[in-house]
Amino acid sequence: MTAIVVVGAQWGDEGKGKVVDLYTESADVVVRYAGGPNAGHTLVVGDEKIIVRLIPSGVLRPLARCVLAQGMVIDPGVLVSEIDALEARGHTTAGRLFVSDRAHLILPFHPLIDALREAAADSNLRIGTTKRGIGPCYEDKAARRGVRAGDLRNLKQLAAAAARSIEAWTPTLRALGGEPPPLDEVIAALEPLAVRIVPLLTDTSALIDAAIHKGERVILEGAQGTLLDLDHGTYPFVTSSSAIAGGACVGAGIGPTRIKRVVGLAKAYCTRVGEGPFPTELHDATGESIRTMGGEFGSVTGRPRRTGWLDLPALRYAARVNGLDGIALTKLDVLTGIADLSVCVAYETPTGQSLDFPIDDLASARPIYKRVHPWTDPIEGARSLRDLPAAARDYIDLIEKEIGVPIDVVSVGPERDATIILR
Ligand code: 2SA
Ligand code: GDP
Ligand code: MG
Repeated sequence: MTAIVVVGAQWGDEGKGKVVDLYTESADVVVRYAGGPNAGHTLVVGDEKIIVRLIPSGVLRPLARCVLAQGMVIDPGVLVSEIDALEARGHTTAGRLFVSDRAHLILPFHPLIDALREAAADSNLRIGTTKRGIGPCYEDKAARRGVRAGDLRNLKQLAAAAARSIEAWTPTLRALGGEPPPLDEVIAALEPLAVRIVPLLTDTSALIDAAIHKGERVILEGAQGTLLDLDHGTYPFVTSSSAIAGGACVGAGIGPTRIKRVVGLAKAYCTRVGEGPFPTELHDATGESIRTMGGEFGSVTGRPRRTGWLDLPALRYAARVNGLDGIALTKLDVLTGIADLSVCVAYETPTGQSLDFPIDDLASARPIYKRVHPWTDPIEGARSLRDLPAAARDYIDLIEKEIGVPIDVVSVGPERDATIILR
């Protein structure tokens, strides 16, 4: 068994792009199993910075095969632009990019519905989506009227499927002040994209299974994060996909027995973009410093990310629901010089103190913080634990001890080599 799942253990943007790229150095196949172009995974190699949205983060390794599996929702226009943008920068995907014919397609009216709905929502119910049409597309899938990538092979079939979706959304669109798009315009827009995407269509579940049987190394790359998972996140302020490690089996079409290791990514602090509970959020100058130092702005939308202290009960929760074997701790460098450094170690709840993350009672729970020793020396150049100030080492030890999961990797900068490999 050679499949490794790399999953976000917080609210996304933990640095999956960097860490998946790192792990792909020795991987044969990299698979995105959930979400769509709401994701923005950043890769920094030398002077080059690339943000991938649909294509797996292994794409910069020229020998890696990249798979968009059936748990994803794919915007055909975004996919083709992403392929072309990578090509223009000298990163060809020819012959090594595979798209599941069962993945669902985001049609041009899905982002429109998403945006109109967000604009019309009461402020306490607005999700703060990326407005990329993710929710409406997964809604079509669950309602069994979705359009799948395989439908691009046959324009008649595509038109029939798109017509069903348009018909179902028409009352909503009209109620929101929009108009349903003419079917022929939708098909005309898809036709040239189909020419590009059809050659990539593959039974990706079979491809991944064959790779595993050959003993090849497969990385299953999560998108968003545990606390945004449809079932296990801070519902309803979640995305519409199975972001957790279990989603890798469903989304990639492989059995749980094929997974060898699950690695959870956690930032050394927390961020969240969009609405919803965030108990350790900082609304002060320290929060602003973390945002500035960490470059905490949405990689897709440019929205400022909310910032806050590391939440150990939330990370413990992520360790449980993902069955984490290891943690990759990222962005430790961003905490350098933060004088009042603290972590949330427990919650005060109406029924007493708890080490658990009270996911469904966050409104009545209060984080309990522990002050930890700060450090001031820059750590971007550290390549082993010995290179870190004692306080930074203590911070890592505290996380390992509190969560009970070993830390495999510590990331101290966006570049590939700004990394301490522990296991
Ligand atoms: P959606 O668009 O329906 O999936 O939004 C639902 C919630 O999920 C959140 N979400 C994200 N959170 C963090 N990062 C994401 N990707 C981008 C990034 C976000 C950006 O890499 O920075 O650029 O703003 C992502 N995608 C979805 C979203 O904020 C909602 O809370
Ligand atoms: P993802 O969605 O999990 O892939 O994360 P994003 O790419 O949306 O956001 C993570 C950001 O942090 C990107 O700008 C990365 O280049 C950057 N990054 C990743 N690891 C580190 C790190 O260890 N230190 C610093 N300073 N930046 C990092
Ligand atoms: Mg991101």
